[in-house]
Amino acid sequence: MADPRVAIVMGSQNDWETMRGAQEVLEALAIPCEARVFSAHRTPDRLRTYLEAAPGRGIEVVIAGAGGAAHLAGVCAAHTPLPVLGVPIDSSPLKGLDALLSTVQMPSGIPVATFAIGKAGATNAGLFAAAILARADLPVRERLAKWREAQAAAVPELPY
Ligand code: RP5
Repeated sequence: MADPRVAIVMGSQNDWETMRGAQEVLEALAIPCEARVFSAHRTPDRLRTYLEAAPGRGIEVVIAGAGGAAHLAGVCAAHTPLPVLGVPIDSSPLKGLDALLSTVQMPSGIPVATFAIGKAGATNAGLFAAAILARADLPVRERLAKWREAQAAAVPELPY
C-alpha cells in the first residue's frame, strides 16, 4: 500500500463511526490515508510524537475529529505546519455544539479549518483534503472532478 498522504486522527475510538466518512471518500479518490486514535488530553505525548514525524513520512494534510471540549484539532495545529481540518463530533450532551465552538474559535495565530458537525463534516474534510492535494496533483484533480460528476449524475431532477 502507498504511503499515506492524509492523516485522520480522532480523540476516541468512539469517533470512528463519524470519521470513517473522511476515509471512505479518500479511498474513493484513491488517496492513501491512515486513521489513528490520539487524544489531546489522554495521550498528549503520543499525539505530539506522531505529528512531529508526520511531514517526514509524507503526510500532507491532517484531519482531526473530536467531541466535547474539542481541543484536538487546535493541538494538532500547534504541533505541525501542515494544514489541519477540524471535524466537530456530536458525542456529548451538547450534541457537538461545544465541539464546533471549540474547534472553530481558534485564537489568532494557529489556524484550524472547521467543518460541519458529524459525518457530513468528516466527508467534506476528506473532500477538502483532496482539493488541497489536487492543486499540485493532476490525477487527483481529475479523480475529484469525476467524483463530482458522478455525484451530480446521481441527483434526480424530479422530486417524485
Ligand atoms: C473526545 O471526547 C473524543 O473525541 C470523544 O468524542 C469524546 C468522548 O470520548 P470517549 O469518552 O467516548 O472516549 O475526547
